[in-house]
Formats: sequence, C-alpha cells, structure tokens
Amino acid sequence: MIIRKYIVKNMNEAMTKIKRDMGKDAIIVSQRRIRKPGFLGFFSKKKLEVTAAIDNTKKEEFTSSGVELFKKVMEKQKSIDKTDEKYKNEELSGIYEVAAEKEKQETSSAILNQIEEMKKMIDDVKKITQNTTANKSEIEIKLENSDLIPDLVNNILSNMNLMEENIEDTQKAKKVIQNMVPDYSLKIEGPMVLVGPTGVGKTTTIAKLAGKLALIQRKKVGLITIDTYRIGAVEQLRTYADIMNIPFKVVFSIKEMEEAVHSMENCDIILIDTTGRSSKNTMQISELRAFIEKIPTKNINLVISATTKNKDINTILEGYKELKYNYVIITKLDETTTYGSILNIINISKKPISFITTGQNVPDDLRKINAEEIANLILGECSI
Ligand SMILES: Nc1nc2c(ncn2[C@@H]2O[C@H](COP(=O)(O)OP(=O)(O)OP(=O)(O)O)[C@@H](O)[C@H]2O)c(=O)[nH]1
Ligand SMILES: [Mg+2]
Repeated sequence: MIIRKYIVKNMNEAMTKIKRDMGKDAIIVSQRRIRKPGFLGFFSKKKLEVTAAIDNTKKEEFTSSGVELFKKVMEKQKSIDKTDEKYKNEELSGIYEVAAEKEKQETSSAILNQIEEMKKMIDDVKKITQNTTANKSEIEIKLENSDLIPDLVNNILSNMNLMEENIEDTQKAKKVIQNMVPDYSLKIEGPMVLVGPTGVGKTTTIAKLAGKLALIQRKKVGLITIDTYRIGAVEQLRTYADIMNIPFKVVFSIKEMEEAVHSMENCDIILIDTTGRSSKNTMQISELRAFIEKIPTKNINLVISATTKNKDINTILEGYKELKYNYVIITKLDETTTYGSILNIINISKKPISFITTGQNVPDDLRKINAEEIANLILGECSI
C-alpha cells in the first residue's frame, strides 16, 4: 500500500497530482487545512494537506473490498498522525519534508521578492523627494515652511522674478510680501465691533483694547455685549468693566442695541462684544447681522486665530463676509511658530489687520503689526 501526502492550494491540484503519481484507483483518505510549518508559516495563507492511498499489491481487491482497504488505510493513517508532528514516519517524512522544504524555499523567495520591491519603492520615493527639493530654491522652501498656501508661494516667486533689482532673494521676497499687505489707517473712535468664531479671543481682545484705551490712552471707553448666549460671558466682561471703572451694558434684543449705543454717546470709543458663531451656521450669522446693522460703524473686526487651519481660514472668511467686516484681528500668534497664516488671511479677506494678540495678558498682549514685520515673520527673520 502506498500512502502519500500532498500539500496543495486546492483540491483540483491535489486530484491532478494524485492521478499523475498514483493512478486513477487511488483514494483520498483525508484532507485538512494547514499552515506552513515554522514561524513564517504563521503569516502565510492556509494550504490543503491531502492524503491519498492505493494498494499496489492487490489492486483488483481495491474495488471489491474497498471497505477493507479503507480500514487498513485508516489504521496506517492513525499511526502516521501520532508521529506526524515530528515527521518520523519513514514512508511519509520524505514526502512531507520535501514538500515543507519546497514551501520554505517558496516563502523565502517570496519574502525576498517583496523586500526587493519595497527597497525599489523606497529608492523611487527618495529620488522623487530629492528631485523636488533639489529643484527648489532656498527661498521657496522658506516660504513653503511658513505654511503659506501654494498659490501664494507661486505668486511671490513669480513677482520676485519680475523684479529687476540686483538684490538677494530674501530681500526680494520681503519687498513682494510687503506689497501684498494693504495700507491702512485706523482711527479708533465711536463703536468698534468684534465678531468671529467661538473661543478665538474676542472678549479677551475687547478687555485688552479697553485697558489700553481707557487706562493708558485715557480715553472714555464704554463696553457693550450682546453675548448672552454663553453662561458666564456677561460676567467675564462685566468684571473687566468693573476693574477699569467704565460703563457696561448688556443687550438682549435688536431694539436695545440702538438704545445702548445711544446711551454711550459721550464715550470716545464703544467696544462691542458678540457671541462666537460658527461661520458655517448661516442662520446665526444672519441673526448677528441684524444686530450689527443697528450699530453706526465702519469698524467691524473679524477675529480669527493664527492657529486656524488654512482650509478653515477660507470657510471662516467666506462665512463672515455677510457681516461686511472691514478689518481682521489675528489672535494667538504666540501659539504658532509659522506665520504664513497672516498672509493667507490678508490674501483671502483683502482686509487690513487692525491688531494682533500674542498672549493671554490683559492688556499687554495686544498690538498693531506692520507690513515689514509680517514679511520678517514669514521669512523667519523674527518671531513672536
Ligand atoms: N495664547 C493665547 N490665548 C488667548 C489669546 N487671546 C485669548 N486667549 C485665550 O483664549 C481663550 C478664549 O478667549 P475668549 O476671549 O473668551 O474668546 P471668545 O472669542 O470671546 O470666546 P467666545 O465668547 O466663547 O466665542 C481664553 O482662555 C483666553 O485667555 C492670545 O492671544 N493668546
Ligand atoms: Mg467671548
């Protein structure tokens, strides 16, 4: 009797091999799913182990007393299974070992192929990165590292190319950036409104402005808030008003808005705080517009944090357009190390930056910023 084990991908392969090696009278004794032996086998696909048998001595008996033969085979199989793990069975171990060895070799060469492929891919990626950086000038890399949007980087570079002056690239870039920053003169008088997304620092900025104007510049300042939405928002501003001893009003309705502004007519400056609103919520923005329309001012400031992602800058500036803001205040510049967002904001909003804030200290961490400083920050010539 001949018993053979085959490790194959599927039953079709097994049948072909069995027929070829043992003839058409061979019978399948058992089949089971296995993994390749050894550690690497753990990660390999399962294979099929098929055991086939044929009685070579009494071929003719096979058909007549198939049951007998089957019993014999099963007995043999039992003894094989006992020693199977160690492949000690002489009749089988050879076949099994050959199969295992073949599979081991196949696995190793497959892994080697994969490693080769990965090496090639890494080399390709390296080449691409080297090429892209190699083709870039120092100034281009600097601009990109400042988180400027690619369109602006290209814009700056092409403007630099148009310059005929024989000066260093950094100086050229500085000039181009400075030209992109709109000129403005902001005279703070009358009502000044701050709007913007939640948590950007509107109330803190109002307190800083009030502090600088009332305590340092000795101006008559009044405070109004329409932020009755957030618990504690009114108290936050009232505390500042109390400390600075300046008038403070809370406005609940559009009608009260006009009255409140009117009641502060004797103030040089009226600072108006609003509820933080998501630029995506058009209902809330429209509601806010109804209040702002009652304020006689051309000093509406959109407050935006310097830490805002470039994509969100676009959404915020677009969403707040309805409020017809004239200036932008950039807050939290102390929380970032890249300053491209300043120019990204200017480029999209086309509005001047009235103030920047650089920390939580009231009133110290608030100031103006000029075009030269913006250029220097972007080019890494200075920091906040
Ligand atoms: N690091 C840093 N934190 C700031 C700055 N300005 C404000 N903050 C902090 O940001 C947080 C939110 O400030 P608020 O002034 O309450 O912000 P807001 O825009 O009025 O928030 P809402 O009224 O909820 O929309 C507070 O913890 C402030 O101290 C700044 O320039 N730098
Ligand atoms: Mg607030």
